[in-house]
Amino acid sequence: MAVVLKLGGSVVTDKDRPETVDDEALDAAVDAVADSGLEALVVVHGGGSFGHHHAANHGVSTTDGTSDAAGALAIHAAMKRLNEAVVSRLQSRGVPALPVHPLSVAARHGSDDAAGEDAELSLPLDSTETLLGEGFVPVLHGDVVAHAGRGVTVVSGDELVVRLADGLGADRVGLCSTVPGVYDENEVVVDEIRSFEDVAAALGGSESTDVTGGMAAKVRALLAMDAPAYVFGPDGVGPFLAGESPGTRIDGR
Ligand code: IP8
Repeated sequence: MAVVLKLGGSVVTDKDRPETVDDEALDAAVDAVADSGLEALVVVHGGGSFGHHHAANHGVSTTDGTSDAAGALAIHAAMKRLNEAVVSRLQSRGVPALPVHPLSVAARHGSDDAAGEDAELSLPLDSTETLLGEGFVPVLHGDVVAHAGRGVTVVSGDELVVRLADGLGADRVGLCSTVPGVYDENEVVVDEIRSFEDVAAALGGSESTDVTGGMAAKVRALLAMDAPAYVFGPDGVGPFLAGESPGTRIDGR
């Protein structure tokens, strides 16, 4: 069974400097993946300073779309540049990583809601599943995707993680973030979350430009999954891949 690992955009990039990879953090995460020797692994990464600035400049979010092809390409191309950095570093450490670009396969349909909140994301997994079966490590990323009636909108890495985990029947999901887990009101890492009410009071928004929401959106998405998820800091990647339970365990089943 597959393991899904998301590397947060704020972990692998310098979130406040446009299109800047955080070399040290990316190398550490890549080393942990290489050292784990894990075979059935799917990696997803977020946008950080590559996707979010471009998305904000073009007024695009998960619900606000654009029909401007040049704007859509600017966002997608920036995400591809980050994806190329992640994939090539994984390969340089012997991990058989290959890119899967959501814009080429995914779409949103069926939103009658003015805010677009009820649009269903369709993410066909044939390519990812077949790559996995052939021993590759597919690497997906937050992206823009076709959105019926709205042009393109942003798909976040967290949404992809949920679709991948459910569609692949993943047995565990890890989200590496800049913080060591989900904090309670006293900034102590919560060990386990079984429903949103457990942490509703403590969760605020993200401070940097982030068009897909902060920790609250992440927790809600993870609670909806069929597999347990772990939110941890950069030091948790190795332990998570080794089957341990770093950070906060989120299990809404
Ligand atoms: O950082 C968003 O992905 P996230 C990607 O996982 C873009 O929310 C294009 C802004």
